[in-house]
Amino acid sequence: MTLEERLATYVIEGTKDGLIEDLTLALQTYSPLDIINGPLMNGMDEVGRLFNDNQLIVAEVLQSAEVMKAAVAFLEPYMEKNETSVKGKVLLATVKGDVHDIGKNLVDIILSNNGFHVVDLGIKVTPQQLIEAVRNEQPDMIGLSGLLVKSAQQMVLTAQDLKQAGISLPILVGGAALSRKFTDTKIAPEYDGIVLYAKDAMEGLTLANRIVQ
Ligand code: B1M
Repeated sequence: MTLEERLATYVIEGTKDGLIEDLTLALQTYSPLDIINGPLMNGMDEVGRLFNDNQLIVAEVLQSAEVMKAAVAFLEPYMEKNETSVKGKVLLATVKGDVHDIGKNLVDIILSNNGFHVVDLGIKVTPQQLIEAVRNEQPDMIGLSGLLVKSAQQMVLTAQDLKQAGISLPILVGGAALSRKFTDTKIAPEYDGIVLYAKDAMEGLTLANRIVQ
């Protein structure tokens, strides 16, 4: 097996034996983000496919998630840190009803490493919790993540609730069940401020930079 295949296999099989050694090896050739977006994400996509085909159970997917988290935690110190001064404050959350947080955590790492002060509210965050946090934290933008199809709908409801609370801060949204079209046609019309869709964490950074410029 090639190094890339082995890295994907750790995620697919949910095993950490040899993971750190192979990540260390991979760092000699690839950047941390290339390792995450390449072989590790390929492994996660395969996990999603196998889960969809009923070839994996939730407990096994959870083990895969643990491997992904361990890999990201190991790689984080090797990521480029580009800014020292704070560019802006971001309130980050996985929306109500959704526990998926690997993508959100990646967004947190990338924004934090690039000059943003991130306040991570965690998972299953209700619109009410967000509204309270906006009042307490006074952020420059809100970042919402969600992977389930119902989470896309939840973002529409969240936008409505934020608007009703008089909030019009820029919102950055991302997650597998979302698209730019959904964001533009379903979420944005329900909100007073701008709503931007990021397909991945790096695009999230580009858009966050644009918002604070
Ligand atoms: Co779940 N799950 N899961 N799961 N899971 C999916 C999402 C699914 C597509 C799998 C499948 O069926 N093929 C499917 C969703 C179906 C749907 O709604 N269309 C699914 C399901 C059904 C479920 C449950 C309902 C299963 C069950 O209980 N029967 C359940 C839901 C629980 C709930 O949320 N209420 C569930 C549970 C779980 C686990 C807990 C076991 C685990 C999550 C562990 C964790 O996150 N702590 C899990 C996992 C791991 C997955 C898959 C396999 C992988 C997700 C992942 O971490 N990807 C996933 C299938 C898949 O996506 N291939 C699946 C890696 C991560 C880096 O990518 O989060 O997409 P992602 O982030 C990307 C971009 O989306 C973007 O940037 C990242 C890349 O740079 N991004 C942002 C994300 N958020 C952003 C925010 C931004 C900007 C960019 O700005 C703010």
